[in-house]
Amino acid sequence: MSYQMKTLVASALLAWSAAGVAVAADIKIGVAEALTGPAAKYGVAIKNGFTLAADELNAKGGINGNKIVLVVEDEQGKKEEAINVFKKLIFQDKVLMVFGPTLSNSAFAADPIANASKTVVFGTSNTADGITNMGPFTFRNSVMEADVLPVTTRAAVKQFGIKKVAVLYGNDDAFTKSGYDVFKAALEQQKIAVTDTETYAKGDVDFKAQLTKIKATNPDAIICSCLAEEAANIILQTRSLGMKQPFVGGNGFNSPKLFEIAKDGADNTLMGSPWSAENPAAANKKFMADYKAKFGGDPDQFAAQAFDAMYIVAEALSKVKLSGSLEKDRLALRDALPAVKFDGATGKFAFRRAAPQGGKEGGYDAQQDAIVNIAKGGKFIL
Ligand code: PYR
Repeated sequence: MSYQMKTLVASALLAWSAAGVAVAADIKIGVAEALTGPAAKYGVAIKNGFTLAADELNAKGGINGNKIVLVVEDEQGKKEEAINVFKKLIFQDKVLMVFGPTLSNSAFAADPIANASKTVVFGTSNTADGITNMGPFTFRNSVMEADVLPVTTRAAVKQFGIKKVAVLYGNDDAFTKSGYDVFKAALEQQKIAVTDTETYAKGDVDFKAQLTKIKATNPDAIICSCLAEEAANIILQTRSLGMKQPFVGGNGFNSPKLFEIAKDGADNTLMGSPWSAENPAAANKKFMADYKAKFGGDPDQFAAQAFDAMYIVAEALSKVKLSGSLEKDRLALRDALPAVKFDGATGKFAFRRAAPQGGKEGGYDAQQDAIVNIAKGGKFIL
């Protein structure tokens, strides 16, 4: 269409709108996820989940007749890129809201930008403590480690009768550090002894020194607050040292990538999640079949949470009368979201208000129960 034609169409739409006739508009939603780099193991599945849901919603006529348009950016799993991408989406692209970023580590850097500009930021994979303390515009449907890990350690006692464990975690990532703090408190509370605590740094590939020390303390299990690739290599190297202990992990373990590297070395790993491939609910079966048909592979928890998150936002938006003022519409979405209740691929979901901290208003966490999965034959089962 020529520039003149576009101007004509735009003025005609404005005239109709001024006359009070509803005019369909695109709803621009920012997607800031790690599509390259190590966190792409999660980020690509997340992007697919959003795409599947947005395509479904658009095929049914969009939201009150308005089409969802995803503006997708790669934040590479890096803090600086997450900041850049958030700025672009919020100030340049003028999206209504932003989904992402993939890692809690990046969320701590980028979410303040969304809160300062009164724009909803919705994390579907951020599970560290403190994410929603960044402000009242931060939402997440990813269940926080503080809710999941104590359930997982209790299941480990029941499943394996563990009495003493070794702990290994990444000490330079917000998610793995937060997971460690939660594990430590849960172990103390559940009176499980810690034989040794070891750390590593992002990008490490050789964990033999730490694992040799752990081996000498003969724990009943290894607690690992790690992202998927490091977790998989740690498991592999544990087995090569002749150690047979089961692993207990957090949200970072929730990826098929774990098994691509560790294979059946990962057998008996315990991990908690609201989502399971085995959940027979119709909403989950349909999601899994549609995902496979569209992307040619099975979904994981990260895809399921993104898929549900898009529907949660759509539900909120269905109650909002868009005004055309970005500032007002961003606020209206923020005000409509907390009341949404949803029953999707990850089961029944509601938001829970985060307590204010240091006089600062909190955002909204996920209120959802975790189910503990066990790894058998290259996948997590119930
Ligand atoms: C996080 O960074 O919060 C994850 O759960 C992976």
